[in-house]
Amino acid sequence: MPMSRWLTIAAIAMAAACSNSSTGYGNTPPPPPPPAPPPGGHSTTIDVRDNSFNPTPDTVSSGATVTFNWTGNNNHNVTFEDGIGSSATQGNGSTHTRTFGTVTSNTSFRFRCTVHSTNFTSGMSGVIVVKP
Ligand SMILES: [Cu+2]
Repeated sequence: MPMSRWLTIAAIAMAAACSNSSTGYGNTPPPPPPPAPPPGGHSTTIDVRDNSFNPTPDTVSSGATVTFNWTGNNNHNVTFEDGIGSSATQGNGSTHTRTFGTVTSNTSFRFRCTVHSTNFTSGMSGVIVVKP
């Protein structure tokens, strides 16, 4: 066959090879890393310290009853952002409980001590994550 036709066939073959490689391996992104486990604890008891809650964040299951235990020397309270199930301001040895209902997706319940925090994201504040 003439040289020009041979070159045309060779060019088509090379183009096909390049096309195949561009859709094959090399363009597939790596799989995303698995999600990190939630930080904090998985406890139905939370210590009320001077001046922090521990653990926080705390993850519990639907229907769980969480007990707060006052272990610090100063008076504190647990005030929930949703206004439900808050405690009195009280001292060492006191306890307070809140029972959470059923949720269909992870739901955060933020709380704080109104004596030692002005908002639900800093100071003496915490969060309970209720999972389905
Ligand atoms: Cu406090």
